[in-house]
Amino acid sequence: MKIYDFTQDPNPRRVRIFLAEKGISVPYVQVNIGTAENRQPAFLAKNPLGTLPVLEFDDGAFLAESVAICRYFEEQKPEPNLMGRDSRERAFIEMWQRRMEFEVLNLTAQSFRNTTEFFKGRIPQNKEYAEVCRNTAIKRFEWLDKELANRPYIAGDRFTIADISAMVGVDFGRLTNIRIQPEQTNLKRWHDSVSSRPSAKA
Ligand SMILES: N[C@@H](CCC(=O)N[C@@H](CS)C(=O)NCC(=O)O)C(=O)O
Repeated sequence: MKIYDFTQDPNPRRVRIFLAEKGISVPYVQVNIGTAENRQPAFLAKNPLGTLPVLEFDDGAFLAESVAICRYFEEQKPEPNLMGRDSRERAFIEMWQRRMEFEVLNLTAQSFRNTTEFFKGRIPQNKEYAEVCRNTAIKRFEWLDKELANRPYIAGDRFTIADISAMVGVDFGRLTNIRIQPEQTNLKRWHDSVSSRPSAKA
């Protein structure tokens, strides 16, 4: 079993943090997005969408999508639990995880992807769309600051996969100057707390 990874990018980081929290060690193989190695036939044969991360099983099956990979390991090693212990908790954590993925990480990622020289000529880019995503992400930070006024973590009173997606999304915002504002003290307190976990460096 191995994981195709690229250390500079946010989605592979989600899986590395998740596995670090679980204490699971899987060999990582670097695929360089910078040189478009992920768009070469050898990698497209593993994942035709060309995205990372991808988990390769020993029988030759390839599992893409960060949350699907996390789900597999959660069921293999349920503790420490990061995705919920009963139906109700699983549903609420999933709600928050999806919100953090679509309303934070996807917005900060699209703000970058649609403006950066890095992807110029490689993917279609639209500066107006980047601006919409950037402005929406700024609003989502305001929303999250209010949400975090009455609880320590994104999905409740303990650290979950929703915190991983949110932290990775917030951190990626820095690349297009989407930042936690000084008055967003709840968001800052949460970010300091999750960033101080050893897994954040994974
Ligand atoms: N929904 C996918 C998104 C994967 C994704 O977009 N990965 C980015 C890195 S963060 C990628 O591989 N980008 C390279 C490209 O689009 O060429 C997931 O959750 O794993």
